[in-house]
Amino acid sequence: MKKIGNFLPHSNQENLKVKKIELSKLEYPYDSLESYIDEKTMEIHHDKHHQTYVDKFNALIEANKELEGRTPKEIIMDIEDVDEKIRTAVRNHGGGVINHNFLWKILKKNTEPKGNILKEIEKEFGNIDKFKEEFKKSAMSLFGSGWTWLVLDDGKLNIINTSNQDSPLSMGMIPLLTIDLWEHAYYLKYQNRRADYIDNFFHVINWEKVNEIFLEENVNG
Ligand code: MN3
Repeated sequence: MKKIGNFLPHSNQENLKVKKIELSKLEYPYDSLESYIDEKTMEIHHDKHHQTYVDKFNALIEANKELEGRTPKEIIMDIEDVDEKIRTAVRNHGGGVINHNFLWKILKKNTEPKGNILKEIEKEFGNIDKFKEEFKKSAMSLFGSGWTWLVLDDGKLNIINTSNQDSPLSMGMIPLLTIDLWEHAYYLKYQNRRADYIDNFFHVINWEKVNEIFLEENVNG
């Protein structure tokens, strides 16, 4: 039987629009974390590296309409649902977008760990220095490029590494803080001295923010 007319509602045309994501703004000047993280590194890291992940993720959305209409975070949380043909590219570039969005949020110079997150760290690791020791050990053991994270895993604090731009969100874990261990994050200032970079990184963790995230995420936990 021949169908007459086309009954697609006009609103469907909205689906044809390519939805672009934008580079998240850095909420502080590039030199805010000096001298632990230098101005030039912050500038290149945000304006070039992060921008490239955004551009490549936008290219993916443009070529794969099924990615439209959801945030990169939502897509990464459900990475196993992404078509196998593009899953690695989505994991790399989408992960690159959201991992850096997260990283910029949890950086601030010279704040002190306090509040509920400090209590939870003391409960899980003994004290803040033991936590730093464990975190550094984990970061030093990462081979190649990736990230070390403090996460909430089933309501419990844990330190994990991920390779490349893999996100704990894809594993059902909630990121609380992270260090970027790609060389682009530290090579200009530290070259091969990853240990020094990690030691100094502890001076630029925004503990107020980490506590805030912990309280938000732990509401039901
Ligand atoms: Mn990076």
